[in-house]
Amino acid sequence: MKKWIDLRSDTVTRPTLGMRKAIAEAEVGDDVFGEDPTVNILQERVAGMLGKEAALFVPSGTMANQLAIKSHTQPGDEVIIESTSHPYNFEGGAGAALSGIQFHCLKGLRGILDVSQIEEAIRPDDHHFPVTRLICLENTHNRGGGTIYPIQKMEAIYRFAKPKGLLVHLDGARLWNASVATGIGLHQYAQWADSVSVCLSKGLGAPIGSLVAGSKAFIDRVHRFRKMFGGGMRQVGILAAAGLYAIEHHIERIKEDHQNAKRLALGLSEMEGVSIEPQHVETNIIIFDVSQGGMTASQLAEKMREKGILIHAFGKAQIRLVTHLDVNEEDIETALKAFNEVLGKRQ
Ligand code: TLP
Repeated sequence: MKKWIDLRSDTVTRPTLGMRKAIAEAEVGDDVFGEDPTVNILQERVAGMLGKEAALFVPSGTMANQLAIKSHTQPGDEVIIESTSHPYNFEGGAGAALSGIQFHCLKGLRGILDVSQIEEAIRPDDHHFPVTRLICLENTHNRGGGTIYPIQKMEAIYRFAKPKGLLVHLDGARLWNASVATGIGLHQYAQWADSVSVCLSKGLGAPIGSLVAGSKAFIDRVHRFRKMFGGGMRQVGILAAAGLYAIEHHIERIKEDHQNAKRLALGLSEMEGVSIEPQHVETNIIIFDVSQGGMTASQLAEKMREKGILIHAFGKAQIRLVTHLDVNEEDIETALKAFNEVLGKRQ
């Protein structure tokens, strides 16, 4: 089988042998009855890591975010969110379809909002307006280029939100990456949000699974809606076991992904027609622009595919690369060599 170097996403990883063994040996039960011991351990472990009272295992990051939005809001409420965020752009319009909310989008700096922007977006207490109910943040910020939310900004937003009765949800699909990159604990980030979603199937390399965490009362509501959305699962300890294995073995190694991403970004900065700011590559995501070169992003992606390298084109001019468990330092050098053959070095 041809060995592709797949840089399209960190979701493409395949379970390692150790993880497959953990899956095979998992104790299971019917999780809809709350009787799957492995799921229960995973939920307690993740709640503890995030410093929250409870957590619930769900199939995807999308379901995790949307359950949080559903559980925090009423139809007609407004949810303040950054305009390139995942829940707004890449979750199939679920906020409107499943919760009947409207998003109030604010443009951030590589995905990061300042509390002053949020302050201005709060609706007055007047029956002409929707009720501002929830603020959604994303750490790391995917479309922002894997940007880390500075914890001081999260704290300022949370401290601003509380006296106004506003809730804060954190899409922490890649919160592991933020924590490994900064050394700031997951619970330290999570303390500045009422609810947090985390994904096991991105940087951590599990085949599936996310969790939503928050207070007991909140998770109780999330549980009810998970059933309603068709997310109740049965002997799902086999998947929770993969998640537990990922948490135990794959968090620390994320720093290698960050080093590989930096190496890629620095190499790309020497290529003809590439606009990139390597200093903006903070974690495992690299976004760069090719509009100054002779090719569209999809033409470049096609040429790289011919060389066995898979990359993701966004629109006409942007490429996203993501490093992960299944690409090593040597693969990064191979990818850079291929970029060099296609683009050439800057003169
Ligand atoms: N992101 C995927 C795609 O959907 C774009 C990727 O390849 O990066 N929050 C964030 C910040 C995400 O990046 C993603 C997935 C999700 C939520 C949704 O997770 P899933 O795919 O499990 O529903």
